[in-house]
Amino acid sequence: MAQNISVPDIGDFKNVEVIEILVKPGDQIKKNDPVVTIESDKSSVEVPSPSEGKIKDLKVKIGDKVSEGSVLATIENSEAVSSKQDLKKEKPKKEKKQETNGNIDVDKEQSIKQVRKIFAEPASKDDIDPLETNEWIESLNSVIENDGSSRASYLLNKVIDQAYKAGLVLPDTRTTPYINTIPPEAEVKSPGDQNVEKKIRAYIRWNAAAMVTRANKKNPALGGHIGTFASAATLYDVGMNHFWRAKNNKFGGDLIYFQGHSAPGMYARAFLEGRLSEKQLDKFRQEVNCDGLSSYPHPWLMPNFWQFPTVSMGLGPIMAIYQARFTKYLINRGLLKDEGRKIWAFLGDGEMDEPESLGAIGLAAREKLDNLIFVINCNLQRLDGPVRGNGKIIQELEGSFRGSGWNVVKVIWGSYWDPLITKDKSGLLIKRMNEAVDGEYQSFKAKDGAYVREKFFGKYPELKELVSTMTDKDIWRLNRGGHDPHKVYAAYNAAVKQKGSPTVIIAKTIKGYGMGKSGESINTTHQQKKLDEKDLLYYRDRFNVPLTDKQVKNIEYYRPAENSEEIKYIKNCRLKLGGFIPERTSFAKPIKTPAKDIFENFMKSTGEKEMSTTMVLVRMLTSLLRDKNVSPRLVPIIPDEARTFGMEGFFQKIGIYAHEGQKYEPEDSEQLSSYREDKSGQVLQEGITEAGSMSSWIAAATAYTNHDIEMIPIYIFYSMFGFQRVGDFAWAAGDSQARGFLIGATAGRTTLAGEGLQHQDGHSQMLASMIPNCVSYDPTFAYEMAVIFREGIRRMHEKKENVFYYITSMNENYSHPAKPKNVDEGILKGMYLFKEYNNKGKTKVQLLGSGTILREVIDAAEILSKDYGIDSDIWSVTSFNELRKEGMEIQRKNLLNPENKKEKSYVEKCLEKRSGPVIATSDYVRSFSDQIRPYVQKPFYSLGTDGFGRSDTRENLRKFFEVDKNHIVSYTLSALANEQLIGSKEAEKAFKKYKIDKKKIFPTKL
Ligand SMILES: Cc1ncc(C[n+]2csc(CCOP(=O)(O)OP(=O)(O)O)c2C)c(N)n1
Ligand SMILES: [Mg+2]
Repeated sequence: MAQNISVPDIGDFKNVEVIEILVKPGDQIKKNDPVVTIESDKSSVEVPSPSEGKIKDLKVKIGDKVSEGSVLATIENSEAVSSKQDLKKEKPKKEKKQETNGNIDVDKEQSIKQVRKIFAEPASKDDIDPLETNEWIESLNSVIENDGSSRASYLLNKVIDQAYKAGLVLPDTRTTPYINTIPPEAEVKSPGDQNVEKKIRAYIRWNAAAMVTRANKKNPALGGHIGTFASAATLYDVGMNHFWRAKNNKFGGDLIYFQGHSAPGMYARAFLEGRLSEKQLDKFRQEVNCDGLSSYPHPWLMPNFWQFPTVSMGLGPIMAIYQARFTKYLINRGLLKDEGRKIWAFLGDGEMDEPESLGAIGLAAREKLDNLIFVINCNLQRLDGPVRGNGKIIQELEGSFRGSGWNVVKVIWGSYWDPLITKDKSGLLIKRMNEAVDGEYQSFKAKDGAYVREKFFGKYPELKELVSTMTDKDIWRLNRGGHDPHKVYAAYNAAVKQKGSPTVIIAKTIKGYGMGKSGESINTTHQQKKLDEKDLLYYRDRFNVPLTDKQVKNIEYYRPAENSEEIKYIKNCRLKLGGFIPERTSFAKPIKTPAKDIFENFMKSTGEKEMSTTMVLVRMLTSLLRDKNVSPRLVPIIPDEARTFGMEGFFQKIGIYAHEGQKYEPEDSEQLSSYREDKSGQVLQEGITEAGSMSSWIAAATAYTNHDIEMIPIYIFYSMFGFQRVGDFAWAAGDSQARGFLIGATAGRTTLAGEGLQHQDGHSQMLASMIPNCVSYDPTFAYEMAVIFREGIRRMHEKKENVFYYITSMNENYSHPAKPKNVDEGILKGMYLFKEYNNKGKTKVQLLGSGTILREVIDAAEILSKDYGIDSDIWSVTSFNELRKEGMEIQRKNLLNPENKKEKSYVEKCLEKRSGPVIATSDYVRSFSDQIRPYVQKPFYSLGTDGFGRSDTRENLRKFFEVDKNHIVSYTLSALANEQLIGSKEAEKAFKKYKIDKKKIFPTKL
């Protein structure tokens, strides 16, 4: 039977326009297939069919206005459900009442007598009744022994609940005692051969230090670091020998974010593995011939080696979190096999001060990222000195991570401490460990065993007694957890098995471990970039590197014979783990560029209809979601601004990614654009975090290498909160060879009118221009946007060019003309002739405009022609940045080849045969358009929006910044007078006519 398809609840909107009809009579369609697209003045949304069937009649045509209940079409089907009913979401099933996991049933539980609530005093520090204390402890011990740890924890939880009810002040349990989380009895033992591993580690340490020293002997300006890797060598070795699985044709590979300053260690290992030669090591930090080793992990510079740029502190941790999240996203969307891959991030304890380092740890726990492992190398020092001289960085970090819901594994003490901890029945050893601050711990390792005996153990006679049979050397050998391969292995083993939450391993180490008096645990360790002869001999002896004194003096590298036990071992370890790490490859299949007809609508005039370029873009994305090849690969990323950009239609259409699905019925569930969260949702709705959104974007934009799947991320943001806020991430994106779109929506200093100084962007294009592989555009019209966007997909995702796109879009509504003929090339190169006035006027001028301001230029040209008899050529400049790049390259080529015929830049080619001075205007600072000045062989004047923004109407703002049509007209006349092409009187008259206040102060000073 026939059924109406009508407009469902569309919120407050009425009389919205039908802009697309996606079906025709006779079409067989499925439930939820889109029938028409309707568009308000802000957003467009598809109306889905409520049921399956054959379209009988269409009741609307393009341009019709519809409201809730308007009939759009009729459909013949067997189901007879109204659209409205059908759109209602299924009510989420009621959660099953949680069963109590103890033996007490709920009623009984409630019958426990509640203690009277009291005003509690702080916990007492004294034991006023040791007998009673003992009874409590004995009871707990007996439960642990008889009923197990889980029951004991249950009882403690109950007691704690009861204590809260009584209002007691409970002890702060964010931190645990300053000892290892995993007790020795629970440690899983490493299967490795410790003797061989020790030797391998020594060689890696040596070669890393030798490489840095050799480079700096050549030229001290080269720099480098020895101390960071020296402290982290064991942390890396255990991972490399036993845990990190490489990518190969059977497995996707674990992803490791190496701490930037430990790069020398990775090169040194690759040398032993036979992946790097001595010659290459000798090119550490000497990269200009493109065959050197980069100072830090930089995929741009070593594209077959490094995967993640990490050295700008804080970017690594947050990018790793969002990488782990994006991996789960791909799995939950069915695009990636779940192979249990892990993301590991190695971080410095000083680095944890960066807001980005801790800024997303809550998200990691919320998203249950059990594929994520942080390893924080707590060598207690940063660059200048101690990280927390007066405190304890390990405890501080434990509190933050535990508080956020992470699995925290502390690796503080090495095995030599185990018997001491067992032997100490007084509890004083742990008390002393707890009370010593990091400044002391650093000093202990900068001094010697006698000092530690005196200052650490000496504080309590019982502790002094505890170590009385130990020599100073024995005391000195008491090692730290991060240098003990057994402890590190046990921690890693626990981390990879963790389910339901991310893990952080907080390992205590010594900065400059093994560097002796010249660099171990001293405040200047970080800057140490060479070891002198004495230090080198000490280092060799300290780690038993089999080199003669002469070889040490020559700072020779050490690599045992290919058939040695060590080389066989190291290679075999990697063979078992599937290959080498780090290694960067990509086997992603390209995405076919969408057919031209998808963009066809945008090439036509919109007639009377006004829309913004942001709306154009959103409409284009909606169309792209109908392209089978492209649709699943699109990753729209929005930091809580979907409604600002008219993207709320995406919520229903493709869903918001939520790893737990949607556990609630959304408030707006009956509406067409209701808030739909879904386990396989496509939109990444990040909430208010630009750093997080950008990290998500980078993960998606590099999925082609990290997951071998080409994705098309589109991160749409408030343009002012883009490059300016997260510029360092954009730089890292360039380094990572990210491919995807960044959309600076609500751009333009005067276009985003009311929001004022903090919101109005008049410079993001300049910031974008600084990133070498960022291709940026500031288009005005729908067809320009469409041509640019399609080419972006072609270049990045079909041709796999390592560039990313930055496009500014605006929120000003206006009508868009049809695409003129033969302009595609110009649009992409950066400028094309939009219109010419050839009325044989007095003289001619070249008017250049970009973004929304092009429209002011177009109006100005009309006035100039009509009122002043001045002809003009109007150029739409889609990208001053791209023009500049090409101009620079051509100019350089010409300078390099003075004897050759001069090549012309594209700008020059466009303008050379045109007459009159150039007036270039944009909604950006003048330096944006000034960029092409060197390639224009004509007088050049630029108008722009230099200065702080402010709230007002668009009209007033354009007047204030002097980029409205009246200012363009007046300044053009004045420029023509300046060039003696017309008399100055005309300009003066215009200033008067348009009431331009010549006394107004320059906007940068206002
Ligand atoms: C964003 C940023 N700010 C500053 C630096 C300069 N810097 C390099 S290393 C370093 C100290 C790092 O200390 P930590 O994180 O503890 O590393 P480790 O002790 O392991 O070397 C600083 C401040 C940087 N690389 N990045
Ligand atoms: Mg440190």
